Amino acid sequence: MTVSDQLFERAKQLIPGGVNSPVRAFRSVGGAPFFVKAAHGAKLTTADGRELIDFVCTWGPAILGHNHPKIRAAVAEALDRGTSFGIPNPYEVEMAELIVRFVPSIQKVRMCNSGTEATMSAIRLARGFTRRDKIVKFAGCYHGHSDSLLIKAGSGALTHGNPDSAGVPASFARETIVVAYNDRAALEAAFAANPGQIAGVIVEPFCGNCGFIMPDAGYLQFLREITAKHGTVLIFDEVMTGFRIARGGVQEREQITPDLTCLGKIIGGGLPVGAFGGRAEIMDQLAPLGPVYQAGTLSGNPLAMAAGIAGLKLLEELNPYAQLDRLGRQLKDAVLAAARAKGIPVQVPQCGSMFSIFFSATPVRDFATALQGDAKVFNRFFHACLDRGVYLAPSAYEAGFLSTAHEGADIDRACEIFTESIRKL
Ligand code: HOZ
Repeated sequence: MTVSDQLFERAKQLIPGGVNSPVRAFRSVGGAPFFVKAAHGAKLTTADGRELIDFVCTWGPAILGHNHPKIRAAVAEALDRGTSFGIPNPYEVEMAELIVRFVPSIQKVRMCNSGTEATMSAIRLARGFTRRDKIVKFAGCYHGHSDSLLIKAGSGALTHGNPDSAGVPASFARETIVVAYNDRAALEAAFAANPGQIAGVIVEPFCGNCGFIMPDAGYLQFLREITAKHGTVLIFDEVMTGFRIARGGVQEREQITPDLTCLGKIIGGGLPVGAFGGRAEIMDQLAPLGPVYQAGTLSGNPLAMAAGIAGLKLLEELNPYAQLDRLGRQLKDAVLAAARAKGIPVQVPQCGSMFSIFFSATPVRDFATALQGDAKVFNRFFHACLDRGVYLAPSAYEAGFLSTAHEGADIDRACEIFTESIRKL
């Protein structure tokens, strides 16, 4: 029995499913998860001492590679001063200044502790601001696990076959309208059927939770226009895409100005952080200025702020986005060439350092077409890659992530492994 297997056996006795987040259990791809004892650069070291080239990057935060020396040094320096104060600290102000400078639509920002908290709070704020109850989300988009948003959700909920979670009261679910991503008519119909009732439309502007899916040309602009027309708050969930697709997220790349934006992952430099921000007029509805309540003991935690600030400053200094896109294209080209040679249909949506591999003949543009991908083939591919030393997200419905640390030998070796793994399918 491997060390990972032993740890998993112990974990299963005490932790539901042996994991603290469902996708990690490998249920969809089969087999048992490995445990990680260290991560540096583009590589994970398992509890058994195997090195794996990592395309999960802790689900996004490690854009500069794991355990970056400057982020580690910033955390160590903050640690000397204490771990949590429960009263404002100077890092919070610096973080807010960086976010407002980098993310075009954000005039004011509130820190919290996870992406789930950010989206949950943004929804409440949209409801409080508009004094309406209904929200619209898109099938297959995943915005964390709060009640209003676990309806036709992607990520682990989809992977494990329960996109509509038990425990969400039907009365809550009725306030959430689900429409297909990239389907203009469906959203127009939702507005027509619920006049003056829709508080917010929340969207992953580039989806990363039923695989990586990009919007049709003009679709985000359409979302901006239809929400403005109906006095509805447009919320971009950029927890994955913020600081990753571009320094200012998808909104900077596509030049769309949402009303609110949710952030997480990269702004914590690998420590637990979320944030939501946007138009000052809306943000000022939050307590203590306004009637919408939201709070958190660890919000603005100095260690997390120090890590995030160091990461954001590095992104400004290095401007790695062209490099990341080149690495992403190298990976995509390798997969497409290998699949073509083998005669296997594949779709590889990719933008910068995010990508997905769908074994499908149909271009993927929404939840329904994502489901057309052959998950059994994906699972064989996943294990073929893992056996050879590459770790992809353990689900056909998660995005892949690259970091600057993949440059050189690691991306070259990973492409060889993708090619060999497809050849063996
Ligand atoms: N829901 C996360 C990916 N979309 C998975 C988080 C984790 O398991 O760490």
